[in-house]
Amino acid sequence: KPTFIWDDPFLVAEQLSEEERMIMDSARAFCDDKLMPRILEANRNETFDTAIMRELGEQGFLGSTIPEEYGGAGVNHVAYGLIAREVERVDSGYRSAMSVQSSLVMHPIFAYGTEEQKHKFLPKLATGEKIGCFGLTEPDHGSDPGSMVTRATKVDGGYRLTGAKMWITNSPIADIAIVWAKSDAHDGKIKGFIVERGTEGFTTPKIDGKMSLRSSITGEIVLDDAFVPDENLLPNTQGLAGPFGCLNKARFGIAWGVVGAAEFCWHAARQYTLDRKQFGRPLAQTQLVQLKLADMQTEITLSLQAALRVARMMDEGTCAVENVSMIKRNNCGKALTVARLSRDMHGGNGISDEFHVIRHMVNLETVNTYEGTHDIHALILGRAQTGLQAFC
Ligand code: TGC
Ligand code: FAD
Repeated sequence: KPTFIWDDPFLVAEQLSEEERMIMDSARAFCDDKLMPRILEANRNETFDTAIMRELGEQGFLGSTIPEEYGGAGVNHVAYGLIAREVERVDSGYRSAMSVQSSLVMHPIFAYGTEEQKHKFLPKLATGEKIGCFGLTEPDHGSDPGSMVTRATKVDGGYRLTGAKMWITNSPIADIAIVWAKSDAHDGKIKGFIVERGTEGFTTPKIDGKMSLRSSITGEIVLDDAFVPDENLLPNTQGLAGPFGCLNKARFGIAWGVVGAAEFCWHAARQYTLDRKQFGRPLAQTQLVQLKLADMQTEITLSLQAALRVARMMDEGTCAVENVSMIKRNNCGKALTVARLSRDMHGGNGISDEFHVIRHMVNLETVNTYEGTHDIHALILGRAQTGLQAFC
């Protein structure tokens, strides 16, 4: 008689290759040993230890799908997803640092850059010696980045960039920024630029007071007539397809990552309600608690299986961008619900950071918002099935 494995009902582990399972196990061990012990203080003090980037680099977690020739690990999308799941099981902020470096900085250089740019920037980004950030969102243009006002004006030998980017992960500690701006030399089309630290007119003030994603450092990018040489223009992309191509990768990683955060919250709720007695019996022996555990188990199992399916489609080259929207939206929304339920099931202890679930809960508010909000992904899916654009 087949056995029901309560924490892996669809036997996802058996659907992985031996190499994928090894990557998952070693990522889990690294995250338990190296990341988990740091998170409480990092979250309390709103600090990000940049040594973490070098440690992620040593593990091969930065730009993991990029070929070894450029410093990447050359693994498939399933492995990338499995790593994101383990890192976010600890904290969404750590996964964020990894996603930005991998999908939003290394990927555009790899996909749209020259050979010189790839050899100059990718190896050091892969080791974490250099840190990057991605500037698309502006103070007045978030869900609608096509209306951005940041401008690149062609001058002798390069471009002058003027504008401001808002809510930029890693910007205060970044050595380079991938900045998206409308270029007068390209009929006002959006182009990507690599802006290096030390450029006059390029500053990155930190945003303080975040109540979510506190272990991740977030800032602005201010460009005041900043000169970017011709060799730092990403030549092989034009228009919104450039930044969106990067977002596909990052949204995919998020869809896997949030499963890890949700699993942490589910397992914590199960254990807590098994251990805690009220009215003379474990909380887990009540119908209401079992209903909540069953809902968590079901939603997480479906989210994980969907993420795996989309990863396989990505590796086969059959994944449409709407598939990524579907799992980003579904998995973030479901993870947030699981985290809120878990917080509730921990009673008063649920508001203490020592139980970790409230940290995941508030982090997931950000994850549900960035890289396209829950509702924006609904509009992408709505457009894909009706042919009608509802954005404006
Ligand atoms: P639309 O007309 O839909 O598309 C314009 C052009 O882009 C192409 N395109 C895509 N290409 C590749 N991948 C995708 N996912 C693409 N989606 C669209 C499209 O084919 C078209 O190409 P072309 O050649 O015909 O010009 O553009 P729109 O302005 O109507 O788009 C609307 C909408 C809502 C879909 C889009 O603007 C959107 O997705 N908004 C959300 C914004 C967003 O996700 N921002 C993320 C900022 S970065 C971030 O949050 C990082 S946090 C990271 C962390 O810390 O982990
Ligand atoms: P808005 O676009 O103003 O949306 C506000 C609300 O209106 C949302 O609920 C939205 O769903 C809704 N809405 C918008 N348009 C419509 C519509 N047409 N119909 C119905 N509802 C609509 N950006 C980067 O470029 N790089 C980064 O590294 C980065 N990191 C981030 C880190 C953090 C911690 C945060 C919070 C954000 C980050 N972002 C980053 C920005 C993020 O991508 C944006 O916050 C997000 O895209 C939403 O944009 P907005 O905040 O301007 O909200």
